[in-house]
Amino acid sequence: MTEQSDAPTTPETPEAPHDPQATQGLENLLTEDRRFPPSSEFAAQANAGADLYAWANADRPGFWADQARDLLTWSTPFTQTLDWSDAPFARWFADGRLNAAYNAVDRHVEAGRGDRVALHFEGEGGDTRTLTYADLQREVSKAANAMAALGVGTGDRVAIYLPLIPEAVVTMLACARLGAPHSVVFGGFSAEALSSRILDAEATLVVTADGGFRRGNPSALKPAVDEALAKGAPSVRHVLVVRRTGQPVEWTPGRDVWWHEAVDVASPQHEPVEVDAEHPLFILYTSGTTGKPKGIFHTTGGYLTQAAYTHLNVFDLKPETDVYWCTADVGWITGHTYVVYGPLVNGATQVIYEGTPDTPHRGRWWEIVQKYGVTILYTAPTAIRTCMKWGEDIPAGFDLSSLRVLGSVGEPINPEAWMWYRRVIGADRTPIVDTWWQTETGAIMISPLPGVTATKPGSAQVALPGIAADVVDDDAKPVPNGAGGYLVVTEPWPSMLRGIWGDPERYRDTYWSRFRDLYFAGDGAKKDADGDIWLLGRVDDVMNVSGHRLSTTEIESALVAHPWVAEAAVVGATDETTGQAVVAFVILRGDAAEAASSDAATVQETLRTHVAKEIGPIAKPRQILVVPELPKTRSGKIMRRLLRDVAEHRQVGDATTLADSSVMDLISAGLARPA
Ligand code: 6R9
Repeated sequence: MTEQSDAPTTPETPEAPHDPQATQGLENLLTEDRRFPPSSEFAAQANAGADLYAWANADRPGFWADQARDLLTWSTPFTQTLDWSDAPFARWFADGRLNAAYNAVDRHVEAGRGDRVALHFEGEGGDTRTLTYADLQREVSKAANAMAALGVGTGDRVAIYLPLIPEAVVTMLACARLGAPHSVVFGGFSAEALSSRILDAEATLVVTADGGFRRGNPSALKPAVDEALAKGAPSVRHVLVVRRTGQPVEWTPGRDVWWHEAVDVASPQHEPVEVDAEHPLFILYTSGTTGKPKGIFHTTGGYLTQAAYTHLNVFDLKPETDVYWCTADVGWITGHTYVVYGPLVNGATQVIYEGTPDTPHRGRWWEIVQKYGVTILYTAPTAIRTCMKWGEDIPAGFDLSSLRVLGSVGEPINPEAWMWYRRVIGADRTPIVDTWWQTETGAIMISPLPGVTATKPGSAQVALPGIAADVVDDDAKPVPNGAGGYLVVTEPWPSMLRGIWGDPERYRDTYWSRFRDLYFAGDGAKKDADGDIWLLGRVDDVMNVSGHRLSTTEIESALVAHPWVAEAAVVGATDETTGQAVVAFVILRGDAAEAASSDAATVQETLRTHVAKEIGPIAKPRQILVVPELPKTRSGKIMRRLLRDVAEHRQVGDATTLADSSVMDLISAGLARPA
């Protein structure tokens, strides 16, 4: 299946559900009345206080200009802040010049902080490497020299297809040093996905590895590069290959070059290339929820400003003392902004871990937190729910007392998981920041501030100082408190996407045509009585059952609140009578699964009744299917369109962006068995 083939079922701009103010089925999220204000000790030491909102509100562009000057080092200072005259194409700090790698690495060394650890790398097999900022400067400079020797110049695109090893960070920064935009392709993606991304960006160099370690075994990467290039990639001149696993690789002489032969011998001196603030820093393709992948591109000055600002204030980073860990892979935007650019520009010390949370045992993450004394942890709800499924005695076996801020990203976090995260991982003490943002927004947009906001389990709450977001109805009018609609951003922001690579029209159509002058995020949202924002999932995940608007998130949240259910995914399947019908896929908790497996009918009926009780009879799933796994992208998002294919008895569409592509076979096989 090609990525194009499933386009008709997944429209680019999803058809908006009518009546966005219908509140049917959304009430139970909004009856959440638990509040967790920051402790006075935390508030007293926090980087951001309530005054930050006032400062930003007084003069939004001026506020961002101050942030850009305070947080970055400019080789040529800017005099212009925002140019919005060619909206929706923004230019921020356009006459300023800088280099991203210099800001992330060199300036810390020049300021005498070269000995500070930048990366604590933990390999899946237990091998470790520690890189200080001085080490990073050497490695990045060598890589930049080696890449330049392979013909990479300023403006050329470089595709990166690596496991989460230090070379991935080094390569991204080496690209930034040369002013060569990188396009990171997640290592779990197929040769086909890689090929389409290389072609679209016309990359001249591909950086890869023989393989990486996953679940205790070497998992090859180089063959996918060979396969992708065999499909034809006229722009690619060289493939630079890191030796990670030692597994045998096919070799194309003249094209393929070993990292250790090219980089290790290169000079550690390299002058960073000064670029314009609006010079493209990277392209990142969004996961395949649409036809042709969208190459979202970001530029340098505005992106780095908001990356650094959000990282400093949302996580309350203290670069001298914190040990920060974001569990994301660099193959998605969270890894770009909150593993590479945000933390390094801020001079943080961080952990990166190559493997899966359950290798070699289910306490691996907590062992890492204990070992490095991690103070700030940033992860995804899907991971939290997985840990819930494994049981709280596992984290209880480790010392997690170093933790002081917990973050969540990637999808709405159900109150159940939020409470578990706070109680079990955060000892009922740490603030939780639920951060809403997108590949397109480049950095966090909506989130509590940990020293200011009284948090509410399940809500991302408020736009950050400097950001203007709202929830509007079909006519682009802000909805009153208590009502739902579409999330929009109403003012340009520094780290906004500058477009879709090579396709300005698609950029306009996708984000700026639904509501003129407002950025359409594609998410449904609701304001509660206090005006706080609750994300309700993608608009295309909103179902319409007999004219009632139901959120997938809402029903999933109800299912997961039942003691038998570990994880749930809900889709709207076409239904003759009701338009759409609710179909739920659930993973049962270990103990419940055993007891219930003998009686599928009881499971179905119990859970259907439970949803009806929690939300209302209209939300009662037509069908509940017990499955062993759910199809997820590497960023943890459930690929509901694949489940919709199953629910509607279609052949399953393109699954190339799944973290584990065998999951759909497992589900189909499980469903084929008689209950
Ligand atoms: C950073 C990232 C973006 C989509 C976004 C929304 C969902 C992300 C969320 C959230 C509710 C949160 N999303 N964070 N929904 N609460 N805290 O995930 O980027 O991969 O581009 O996905 O993810 O639906 O529109 P990306």
